Amino acid sequence: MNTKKIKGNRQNLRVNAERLWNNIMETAKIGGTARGGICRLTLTDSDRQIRDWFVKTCESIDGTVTIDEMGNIFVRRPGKDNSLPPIAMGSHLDTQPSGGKFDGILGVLSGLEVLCTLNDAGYTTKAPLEVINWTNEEGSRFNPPMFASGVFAGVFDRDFAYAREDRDGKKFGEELERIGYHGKTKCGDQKLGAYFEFHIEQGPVLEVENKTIGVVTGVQGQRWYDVTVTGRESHAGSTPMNMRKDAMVACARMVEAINKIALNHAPLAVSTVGLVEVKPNSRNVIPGSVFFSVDLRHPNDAVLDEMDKELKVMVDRVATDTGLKAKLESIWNSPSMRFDEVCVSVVRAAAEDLGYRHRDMVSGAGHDAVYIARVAPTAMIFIPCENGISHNEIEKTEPEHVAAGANILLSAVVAYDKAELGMVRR
Ligand code: HGY
Ligand code: MN
Ligand code: MN
Repeated sequence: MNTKKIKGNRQNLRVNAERLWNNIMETAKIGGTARGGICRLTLTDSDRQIRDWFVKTCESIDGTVTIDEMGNIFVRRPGKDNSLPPIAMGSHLDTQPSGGKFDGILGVLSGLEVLCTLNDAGYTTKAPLEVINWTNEEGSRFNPPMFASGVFAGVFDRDFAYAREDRDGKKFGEELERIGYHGKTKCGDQKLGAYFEFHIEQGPVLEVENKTIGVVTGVQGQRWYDVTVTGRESHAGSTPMNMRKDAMVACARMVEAINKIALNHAPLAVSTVGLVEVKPNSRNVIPGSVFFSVDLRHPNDAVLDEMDKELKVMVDRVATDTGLKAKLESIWNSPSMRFDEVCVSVVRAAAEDLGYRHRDMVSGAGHDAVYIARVAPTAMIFIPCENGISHNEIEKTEPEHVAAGANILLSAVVAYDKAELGMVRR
C-alpha cells in the first residue's frame, strides 16, 4: 500500500486545545487525590462518576452512546456511509490507586475533542467515527489488565472476566452491575475499521530526545505471576532464629533475585514486585505467609521465556534453601506485538505534515491497543511526560504536547478516512 499519498487533513482542522485541557483538568477532580493525582480504580464509585460525565458530555454533542456487556462505552458520530465499519479512537478512564491526570484519560478525552472539532467545522467523514472507553485497562483491582478490550478481541471469555475477584473478594461482574454499566450489547460484535490510541509515553525517551511525538510501532511482551510463600506464624520474641519458618525472609530473597533476573537481561528487560500481602501483618508475629505479584517485560518473547524459566528455578531453590513452601502461578501472558504498518505510517505522515519532531518507538507499557490490534488495523500516538514518570500522582505533560498529540489523532483519523483505507482493506 503506497501510503506516501496519504496526506494529513488538508482542511487544516485543529483541535480546540483549551477545551481539551480544561476537560482533562475538570475531570481530574473526579477521584482526585490530595497530591494532585487520581484514584479511580475500575468499577468503583469514582469510575461510575467519570463514566456518567463522559456519557452525558458525549450525548450533549449528539454522540450515540452504546454500552456493551463488559461496560465498554462506545460513542458514535455518523459518517456519510454508515454501512462502513467505524474508525475508532479510545483508551481508558480507570486509573492506578495513585495514578496521574493523563494515563488513559488523555486518549478518551482527545477522542471526544476530535468529535467536537469535526462538529464545529461541520466536517463529515465518509466512515462513522467512534470514541471508546475500555473498562479495566489497568488491571490493578481486577487482573489480568486490559481484559475488557481482551474480551472484545476474543482473547478472554466474558464469564472468565465476570468471575475475576479483587483482593477483597468482590467479583467483576457484580461490581459492573452495581455501578450500572452492565450494558446489553454483546462485547466484540461490532467491527472496527481502524483504531488509533493516543497516550502519554510513560517513559523517558521522547523527553530525553526532545521529540514531541512517538510513532508507536509495537508493544513489548509482558507476563504476570502470583507467588505465595508459606512458612509458620510464631512468636517474634520467643522463637529462636534456627527454628523459624519466616515467609518474609524467603519473600525478600525472591524479590532481590527477581530484580537480578531483569538486570541479567539488561538493558531491555524489566521486572517488578508491586503488590505484597503479609499474613498476619503484625509487628510481633513471624509472617506465616506472604503473597506477592511479579511483572516481567521484554520486547523479545524468547528472552521472556528465559526470564520465565529463571523465575521458576529461583522460586524452587529459595523454597528448598529456607525449608518453606512456595506456589508460583502464571496469571497472564501478553506476547510482544507490532501495530499495523499502514496505520503507523498514517500517524508518521501526520507528524511530518504538522511538522512535529517524532521518532518510531516500542511501548514499554501495555495498552488496550495491544488487543484491539488483533481485530482491527491499529496504531498509537505518544507524547512525552515529565521525567518519564507515570503511575504516579505527579504525572505531568505540557498543554502544547497534549494539543500536538490530539492534532495528530485528528489528522490520522481524517487522513485514514479520506484515503478510504477502511474500504480498501475490509
Ligand atoms: O501496566 C501497564 O503497562 C499499563 O499501564 N496497564
Ligand atoms: Mn494507560
Ligand atoms: Mn496505566
